Amino acid sequence: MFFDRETETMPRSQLELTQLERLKWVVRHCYENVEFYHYRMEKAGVTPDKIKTLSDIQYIPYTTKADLRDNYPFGMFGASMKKIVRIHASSGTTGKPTVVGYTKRDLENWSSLVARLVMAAGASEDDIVQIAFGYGLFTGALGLHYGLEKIGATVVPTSSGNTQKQVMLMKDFGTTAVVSTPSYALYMAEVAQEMGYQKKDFKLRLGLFGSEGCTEEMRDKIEQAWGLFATDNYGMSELMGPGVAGECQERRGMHIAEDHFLAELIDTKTEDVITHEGRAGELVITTLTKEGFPVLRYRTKDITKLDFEPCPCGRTHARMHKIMGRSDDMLKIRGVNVFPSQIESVLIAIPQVGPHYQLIVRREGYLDTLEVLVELIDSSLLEKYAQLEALQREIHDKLKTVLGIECKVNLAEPKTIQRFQGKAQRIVDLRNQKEVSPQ
Ligand code: DLL
Repeated sequence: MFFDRETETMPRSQLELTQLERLKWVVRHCYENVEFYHYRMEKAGVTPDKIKTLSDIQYIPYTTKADLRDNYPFGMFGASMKKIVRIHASSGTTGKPTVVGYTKRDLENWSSLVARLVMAAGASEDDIVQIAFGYGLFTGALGLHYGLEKIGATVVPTSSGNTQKQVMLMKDFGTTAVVSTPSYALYMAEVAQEMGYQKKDFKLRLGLFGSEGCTEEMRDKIEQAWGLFATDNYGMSELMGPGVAGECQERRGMHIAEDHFLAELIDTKTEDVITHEGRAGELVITTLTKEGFPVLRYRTKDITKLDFEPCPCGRTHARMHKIMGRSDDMLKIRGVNVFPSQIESVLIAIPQVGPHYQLIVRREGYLDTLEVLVELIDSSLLEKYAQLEALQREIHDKLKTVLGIECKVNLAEPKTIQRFQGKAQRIVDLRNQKEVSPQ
């Protein structure tokens, strides 16, 4: 249940003392070892000794993805290459990736933090765990790998892809837990069904998911498809990878490893810190212990809420809500903010359509248009025109009520929308392209 009960249930006052001591350390570490931070802080008129309380963090300027990009590949490292023992990179598909480095101590901390989250989710040394995240430069697979080994679980490093073999091994090995993105878990279930397997052929009981958003409705679908208990886990390469936050079995938000990460929420537009509990904002994180790739007030672009109430599980570390979306994933359609998760919740509640969908945004004249393309479960509906039209209208009306804007709904034949082995890419934004067709 607990990997490190004492730390995980530490009284808040004690936790804040630990945070302050570590904040002082990391600010000095950055000032002395990373040129970028040294000049940034100098420009802002801050020196490390200005940090006397936790709220003094406000004197430190924010760090953005652009700052990391400008210092590609190793400019933000806080330790010499001699001390760096591992390199990973962000999973971004455009341009150069963000490269991150770990010292031996960073790796030790990382595996302990992942051990915490997998035990909080209910994993144990009795589990056989299949890791279906890509091992590549992505942090997901190796992050979970070492944390799971640390608690004594049996790790099967299948990596992502090769789905039929993945499913076969899952059955033959009696795999009890799976690690993947939620969308890949759903795809694996579809492949298992196509291969003629049933739920009872598998021993899966736990799914450690993360790396992309997943609504509660989508989680239910995955749990039903596999007959398992699923937890959501949050992390980011720039911060470490998985291990930053994860759900315990109460599933009332993801506990942030606050002894290693100082979390703030800010208003995306004004950049003011949100002190009001319960208000949503952009998560800003300062790493408190990292040597290889420390970040000060990093703007994650992920929108969430923070909850500091103690959790019934006994953990005192604050919880972050499910990610509502990324500030750069949020679609602005005719002036209205639309989060893909809102659309997903509507679609999943409609039994005739499956959980695979695409959101296509176009600019027609001066107007943005949104097309929601979703797969039918049963292709015979395509021949029943009146029913098809009624279904289309039903989805349209429900989306309009939730989003407050018009969108076009198109129903696709089963299994025609692209499947993903890693993070799903459901948004096709064609607004800045001459081409108006998704083909
Ligand atoms: O996705 C790290 C990770 C690996 C987390 C395995 C959990 C499990 P990146 O590839 O750098 O790192 O992507 C980070 O993915 O800013 C979020 O937008 C998104 N993300 C990560 N976890 C979640 C989640 C890993 N649980 C970016 N829910 C982040 C929603 C998530 N979005």
